[in-house]
Amino acid sequence: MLYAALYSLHTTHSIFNVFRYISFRTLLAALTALTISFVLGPVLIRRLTRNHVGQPIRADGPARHRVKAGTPTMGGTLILFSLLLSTLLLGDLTNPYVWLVQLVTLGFGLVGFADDYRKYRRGNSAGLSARHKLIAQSVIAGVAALLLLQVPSFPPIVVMPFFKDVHVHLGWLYLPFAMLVMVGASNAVNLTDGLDGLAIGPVMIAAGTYMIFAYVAGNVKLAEYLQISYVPGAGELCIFCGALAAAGLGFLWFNAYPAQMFMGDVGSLPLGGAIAMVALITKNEIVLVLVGLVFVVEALSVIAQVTYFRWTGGKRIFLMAPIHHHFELKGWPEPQIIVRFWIISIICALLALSTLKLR
Ligand code: 57M
Repeated sequence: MLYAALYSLHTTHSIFNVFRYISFRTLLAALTALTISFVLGPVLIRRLTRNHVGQPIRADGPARHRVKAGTPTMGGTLILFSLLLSTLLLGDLTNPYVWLVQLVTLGFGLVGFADDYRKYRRGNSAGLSARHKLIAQSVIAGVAALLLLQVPSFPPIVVMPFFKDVHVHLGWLYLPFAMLVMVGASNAVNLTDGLDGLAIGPVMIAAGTYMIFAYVAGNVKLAEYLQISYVPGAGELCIFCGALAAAGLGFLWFNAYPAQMFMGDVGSLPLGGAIAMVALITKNEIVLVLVGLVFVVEALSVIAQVTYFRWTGGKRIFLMAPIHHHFELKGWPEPQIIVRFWIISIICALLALSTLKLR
């Protein structure tokens, strides 16, 4: 909105010409999201505390989590509000990709809100059933993927990193593929969100990485030089990614150990889905496995633990899954686990960015 209104003034005041630049609007969107998060964070914490929207702690979890009981949760509402408002203000709202990522973010956010709200009303950690959550996420992801395939310039192909011009044309199979990527990423981030700042750190790193991917994919000269798929209009996703990284940074101020606030499913579910949608649009869906390696390993640790548990009639691979609990039970201090997972995320992001040149 602000972009269209202010840029139109450039005919009379050339200063407003600056709004045509994606880099400028990305910076502005990031500063807007960060400011909103910092200003509204304390207000939200007070509001959640006053309404006793506190985290119930499961008895079967690591003992050290018991002190966290009652920590205000649903802080993801702060992330979503600052992210979506900044994108609406600074994004080009004639760009279908901007609406698609916001649709996924809002849709998954509503599923997470319903889950968190049910936990709040029941006063325990039993929210929506896993089945109902999965169905709701699949419907939202299916609608978003269908709309994505309607965008004329969007190619339903899967691009292989490290190889020039190697891609798989999925045709209508792109629909279930895209749904799998969005729902998988959403639940992987959700599982990872089990220590203070453990999820939001890698989410910010992934958002920054995909900001770069979106910029080069949407720039015909850079795409040609780097020999990657040119996706007209993908550059606008820089504004969304910049706002996401900044909204996450603002939230991290309150989620840093020892956390004053948790994001809740209203935060973890949409953040994974949104990053997945950006990965699909920028044709970097396979490299998402590398960018989001922490999330992938967290999810795989649960799958491996549950499968082995069933196969062996009760034996475990890890002391507890997801894998961050394993390190907790091995005696690693919580901040040490968190910061080491962030370091791994940064290394993975740098390796993922190297695929732009290594092909
Ligand atoms: C999402 N939620 C955290 C917070 C956050 C199948 C099974 C692996 C499912 C899994 C599960 O329940 N996952 C749910 C993880 C929870 O965090 C809340 O949930 C939101 C994210 N969805 O925003 O509102 C707890 O995590 C801690 N936390 C922090 N700081 C944060 O910034 O300390 C969260 C955010 C919070 C708080 O304690 O209460 C969670 O862990 O539930 N289940 C598990 O992860 C359980 N693992 C398990 O059962 N493993 C089994 C089998 C099933 C694999 C095994 O290893 O044998 C663990 N989690 C809990 N208790 N809470 C262990 C048991």
